[in-house]
Amino acid sequence: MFIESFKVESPNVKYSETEIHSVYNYETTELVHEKRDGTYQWVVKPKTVKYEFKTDTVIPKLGVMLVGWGGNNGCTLTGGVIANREGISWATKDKIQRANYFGSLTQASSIRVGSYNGEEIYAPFKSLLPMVNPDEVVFGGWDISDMNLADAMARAKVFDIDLQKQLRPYMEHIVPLPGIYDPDFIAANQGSRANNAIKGTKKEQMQQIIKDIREFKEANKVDKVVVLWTANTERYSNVMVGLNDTMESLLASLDRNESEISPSTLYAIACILENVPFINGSPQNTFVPGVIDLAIHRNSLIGGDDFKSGQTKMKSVLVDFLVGAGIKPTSIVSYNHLGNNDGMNLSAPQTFRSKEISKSNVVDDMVASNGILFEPGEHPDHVVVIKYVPYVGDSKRAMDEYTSEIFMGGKNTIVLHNTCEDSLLAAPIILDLVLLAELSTRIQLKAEEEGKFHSFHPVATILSYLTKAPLVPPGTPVVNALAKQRAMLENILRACVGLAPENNMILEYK
Ligand code: NAI
Ligand code: DG6
Repeated sequence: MFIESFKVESPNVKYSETEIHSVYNYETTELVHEKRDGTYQWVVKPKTVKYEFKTDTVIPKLGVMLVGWGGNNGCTLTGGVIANREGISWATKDKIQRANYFGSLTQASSIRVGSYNGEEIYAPFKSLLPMVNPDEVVFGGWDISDMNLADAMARAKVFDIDLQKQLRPYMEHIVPLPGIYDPDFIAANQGSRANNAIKGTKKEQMQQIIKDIREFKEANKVDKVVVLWTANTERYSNVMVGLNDTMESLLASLDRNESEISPSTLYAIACILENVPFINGSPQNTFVPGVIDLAIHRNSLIGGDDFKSGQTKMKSVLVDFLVGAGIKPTSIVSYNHLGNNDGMNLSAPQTFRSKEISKSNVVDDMVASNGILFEPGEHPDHVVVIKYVPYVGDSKRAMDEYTSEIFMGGKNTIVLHNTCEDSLLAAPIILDLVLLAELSTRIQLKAEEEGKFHSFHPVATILSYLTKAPLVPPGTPVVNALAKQRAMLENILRACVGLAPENNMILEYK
């Protein structure tokens, strides 16, 4: 059965006009590796840590500024939200299609609330805590191309033509703000698109972004802004001592107009200085150590990297299943071709390399979790190929071959072929990223030994489910397995309303 909403009644949870306060017992373990009876042993001690969570329930008017607004993802998301807000439906060759938010974890997935009369009861994911309604988000942003969003939508060739015609009046007057363009960081084939660039030194460009954010906030009377990079994949920046290894060196490099500071890093610096959450949806190392350092110093949320939309999402399910089933994946070959502007940009070796890196490390945690199957340091062969084929446009083809070793030396080969409009996968993920980033800025927590409430760590691991290469604070484990990432997010939100983690034990019926 599906219910729309619920309220938790517990001595551990208090609802006020503006806040939910919960007391939560975090059941965890403490590991000790010590010598007992002459040999080293691992000892696991269950422990309970009492936490308190405070969630501000006043939903702000949210502004979202996209870097790369005129790209396929940017205009698809904007058009999709307008279509939902306006209740637009359109004719396809199959049926009359209504706007929806399918593919969004927050808007279109559910959570299990409990059992009632022998039936499992589910509710919308978004009913866990008060979240911004995507229909009410105000969009803005930058693009190095000055094409209006209606023409950009036509260029993207993602939406059905009947939908495009209905959206055009809402989008033709929207022109992105000039962006920071540096041809050294993206493919040379993007040059013809770049007619809308901010002039000046790196520092002046960064300061212009701050000015743009302030003006957008003022003009649209929004309470909060989240900025998200959905612009072209850049090449990796060099990381060097004295250049960008610390906050101080990065800011000094900015003063010196160092050429190695990428546009995405400039947007990130601007957001951190402005205390505006910044999320990177592409694979490059925008978050050089100096940026992470700056974000930590200013307690300003950063999250990334690279949307986990299709092939990698499948991989982080399939390899988790294989390794979890005691089957040893030995070779993973992931090929894809696509014909949109992202594909064209990725046809250059340096930008492809950024994508190759983020697509390649996505099974490490699963492999490391099973020392029966894998020796220390052993990995499956893992190859990633991306080809640009203009004719297929945004409709990406992904082909994957997984070869595994099974019982008694047997081999098992699984082949997947996935065809899908890339931007229709990415747009709802962008929405989740900004809605969850905003929500997480309204949550405060403290463990029993801590004196004061504090926000989550500024490096937002809570967003991991949505990214291929989750950015984590230094010294923190990276989790790629999709089910674990989802459970982490859901269980933290459950804790905020005093609900136990979903443990799937269903002991009531055992
Ligand atoms: P796109 O090429 O259609 O759009 C990118 C836009 O960014 C373009 O309009 C371009 O003019 C603009 N741009 C480039 N540099 C800029 C800058 N410095 N400042 C402002 N604007 C700038 O690409 P698409 O398909 O929208 O993808 C965007 C990014 O998202 C790419 O990096 C892609 O790799 C990444 N991504 C996409 C996924 C998907 O499923 N569509 C999944 C994972 C990542
Ligand atoms: C080709 O690989 C283009 C890329 O931008 C991907 O579409 C994007 O990284 C999505 O990746 P995945 O692996 O989640 O499908």
